[in-house]
Amino acid sequence: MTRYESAKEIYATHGLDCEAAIAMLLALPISVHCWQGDDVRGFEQTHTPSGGIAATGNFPGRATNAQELMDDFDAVLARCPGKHKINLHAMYAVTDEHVARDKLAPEHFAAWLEYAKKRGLGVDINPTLFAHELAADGLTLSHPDAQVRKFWIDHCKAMRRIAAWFAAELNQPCVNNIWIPDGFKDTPADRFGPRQRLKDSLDEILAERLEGVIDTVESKVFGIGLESCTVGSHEFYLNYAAHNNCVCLLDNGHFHPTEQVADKISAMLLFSENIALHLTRGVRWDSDHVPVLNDELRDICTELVRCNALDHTLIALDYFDASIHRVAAWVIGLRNVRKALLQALLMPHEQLKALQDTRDFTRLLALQEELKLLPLGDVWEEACRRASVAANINWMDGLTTR
Ligand code: RNT
Ligand code: ZN
Repeated sequence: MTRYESAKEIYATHGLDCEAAIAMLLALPISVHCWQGDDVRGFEQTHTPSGGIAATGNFPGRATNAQELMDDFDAVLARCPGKHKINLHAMYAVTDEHVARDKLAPEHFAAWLEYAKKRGLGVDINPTLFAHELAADGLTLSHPDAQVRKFWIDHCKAMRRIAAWFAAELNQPCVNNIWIPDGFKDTPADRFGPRQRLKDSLDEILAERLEGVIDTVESKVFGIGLESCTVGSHEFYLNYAAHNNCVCLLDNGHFHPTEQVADKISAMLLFSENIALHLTRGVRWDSDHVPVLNDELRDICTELVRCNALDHTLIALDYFDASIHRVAAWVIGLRNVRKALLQALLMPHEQLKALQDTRDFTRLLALQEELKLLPLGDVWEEACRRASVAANINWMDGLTTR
């Protein structure tokens, strides 16, 4: 008997079907962020990341152009099982000359379309509202200057049209995620005005109905240099998404450290059909460390399965570590998210719920702890084998540093 066959029998004693879990796991799309490959620099190369985000470290080999980034992306995908989308930012447009962000058009993403088509990948996109002179004072869509606001509104509109083009070309939805850095270092005198302007800007951006585009809005609690107030707070976007045709995106690095995104999922799903996630690991702050297989990640994935929400959740990654091999960092995080999902798929949720409802909290705790040592690794290995990727540390074989 192989280890997988043995694991299958063990899981079956809990009423769990490993075959079904593997099939579901491999079919689930995860949107993989391109910005881990170059420390969120982009190809404009005029400004470093701003708006309170920062990649730290100086490991050699950062991708410096589209070809290098695509090569690295290939190296990542060859090491990770399951279905993927590629998540781009506006500043990764591949152009001969500099194109202003409010003038970006589908042709500037032709190289990425070709890349995605060849590999059967979907594409998601993000307008870039940082690393730019018009974002230098930390305000974009909520800026008091109408001219500045207009530039960013036009940029977001342009990116939505590009999203619609990707969706049509690839015959699958394209997520357009709006995150803005807008906020204040010190206590503002007016919070209502900036939020009102943000609301008006979003209304204008989203006014055009576009086929195949899923608009998401991403909140944040604070950014470095913008500690006292974030215009696009969670309450702002939770309400905005509920009242408009868009999806609220939760980045698990964007909340107070003891606040759990896992706990928010069920509450949100009662009022919204869909939710979106950026999976990351914050260490003391929104540091965007590589996700490890910790309780936070497992709890989020467990909630998605328990709430029957896998088909209603847009799962994306968002982290950037420049202190270790960037492709390896990418792979470690992506594999961990997939592992956490597999573990979540292999839990006897009905049985656990019944124990809660009969208030048998003793047995519930006992069983939850026993489940932790079931042979998940053997099922993971089989899933990797079926996806033709290395199941163990051998995924590191052949990793090179440019
Ligand atoms: C920043 C947000 C945002 C960015 C990317 C690059 O705090 O998490 O999602 O990380 O858009
Ligand atoms: Zn994010």
